[in-house]
Amino acid sequence: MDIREFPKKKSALRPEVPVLLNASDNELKFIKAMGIEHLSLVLKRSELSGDAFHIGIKRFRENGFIVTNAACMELQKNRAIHLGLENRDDEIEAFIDAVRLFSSEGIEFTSLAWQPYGILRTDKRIGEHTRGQRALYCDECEIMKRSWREEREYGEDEILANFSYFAKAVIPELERYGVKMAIHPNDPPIEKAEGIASLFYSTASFKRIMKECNDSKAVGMKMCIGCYLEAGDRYGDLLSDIKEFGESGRILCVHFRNVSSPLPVFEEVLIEDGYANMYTIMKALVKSGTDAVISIDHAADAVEGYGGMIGSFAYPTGYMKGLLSAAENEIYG
Ligand SMILES: [Mn+2]
Repeated sequence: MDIREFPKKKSALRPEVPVLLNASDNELKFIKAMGIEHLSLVLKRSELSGDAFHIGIKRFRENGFIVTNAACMELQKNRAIHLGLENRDDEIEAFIDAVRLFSSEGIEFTSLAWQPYGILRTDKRIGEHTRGQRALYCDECEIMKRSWREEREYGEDEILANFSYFAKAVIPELERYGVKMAIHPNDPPIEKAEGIASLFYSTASFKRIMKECNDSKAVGMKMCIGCYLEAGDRYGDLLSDIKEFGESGRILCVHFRNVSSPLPVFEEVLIEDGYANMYTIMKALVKSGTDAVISIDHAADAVEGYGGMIGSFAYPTGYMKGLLSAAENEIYG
């Protein structure tokens, strides 16, 4: 064995971190020093108009970064669009305007998560497996006991019809502007919560979504490993999905996250502390040949004075990059 020997080939996977448009110069310096070149841009609605967006992208570019994807929270998790409310056409128009804006800067994809109230968790707490830090905790029994969020229930057929309505308007625009859309599962992936049916909570439901999209090449999966692990066998077969969707180019983004156990109760933990062997998962991703971006999904609370959100992302991102190098070494070495 020669210590000067590096793997023969790098995988196409692209590690990245999330940033806000107003990330400080020091934050960008810190990200660059982590060996990260790709950014996932999280935008406020107010940043979609005016010059701020273009100025921000230019600044990222001048600092040597590639913004691979961008999304606005209010548009990707949008109550009017998801529930089919009166003003949904205006919101869909705003979504399309954002697609056009992203296209003008060559951004590869935007995101969608069909859950009007965002991810559902029971608590953020210091758990049994969180090494003294506050992290997200989920108890399915507690969530299932919750009352309706809206005045009435929204069933699966209605939610799917609302998605179809959105897809019919948006997909031709995505295709025209050359921007893709990565869909994230409902988190946690359970069929219904708080009186609202989920759209995407399993491999089968993803295939149903793709059918609604006529298998458009503009639509893909945000493969949240965390969601797969939360739902366990109920979700599908993670390794065969990585192979199938990775080989077919359907995975646009990977959320690399581990949990302490499958539902009904889990804690979000460090990559090395969860129930899944994340090295096995990384090797499957590399073998699939996917060129997805890959990032740490959530991190435990930052420690005061130690770099805020990006500080708490640094260690798990480094660990993830280490697993990626090890996988490349084992597979291509
Ligand atoms: Mn995720």
